[in-house]
Amino acid sequence: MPAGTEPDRRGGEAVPRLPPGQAARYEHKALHYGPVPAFRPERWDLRVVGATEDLGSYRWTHEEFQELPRTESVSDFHCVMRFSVPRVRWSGVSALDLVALAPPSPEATHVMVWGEYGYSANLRMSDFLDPSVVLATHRDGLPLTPEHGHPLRLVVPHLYGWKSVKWLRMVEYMTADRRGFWEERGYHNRADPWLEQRFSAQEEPGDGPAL
Ligand SMILES: Nc1nc2c(c(=O)[nH]1)N[C@H]1C(S)=C(S)[C@@H](COP(=O)(O)O)O[C@H]1N2
Ligand SMILES: [Mo]
Repeated sequence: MPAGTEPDRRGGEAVPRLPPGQAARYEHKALHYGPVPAFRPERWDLRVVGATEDLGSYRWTHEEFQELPRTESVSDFHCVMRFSVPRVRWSGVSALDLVALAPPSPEATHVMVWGEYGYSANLRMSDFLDPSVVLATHRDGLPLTPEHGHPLRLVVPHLYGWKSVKWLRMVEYMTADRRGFWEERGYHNRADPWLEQRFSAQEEPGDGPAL
């Protein structure tokens, strides 16, 4: 069996356990750009803005957010720095549930996900609505630590880690694609680790708006 593969438990041929160019790292060290923001519960809110169905916006206080339906999602986490953390158990609110509470306009094709301090990442609406995507409050059964995004982070397990915005504060529905923080700085607009979509120079027509 080639290195880095294990038997496909569905009974077929061996499939790679991790995307190409990734190595497993079991210690989940935090990684981000800039400082860890302070959490002030009385000031914190989560907002959904932009191309909503009724053109209004939505807002949950920290207390209100705790009342939303909860879900759990186990997934491998892939950082573009070539390490992957296997089998992380996230819990929080699924993106599907959030979008049911804050319906987008039929014209909304993409989302921009905003963290504290203006960090952002863009996603196709279809990627945001993947059933594995969760607005996570907990990791492996414990509340997120400040470094890992407390009180709330996005987790998009099927794309590289920079799309998994920590210290999440706002989801913006968009009627056209727009590049986020790293997507404007040389990283791939879509970021599929199985296709090794690491850098913007690899983009093909249709992968995203020109830089
Ligand atoms: N707000 C914010 N979110 C962020 C980042 C960041 O710099 N700022 N870095 C991203 C990157 S590159 C990765 S790999 C993951 C790392 O998540 P972790 O620190 O929980 O491992 O967070 C992502 N989310
Ligand atoms: Mo990353």
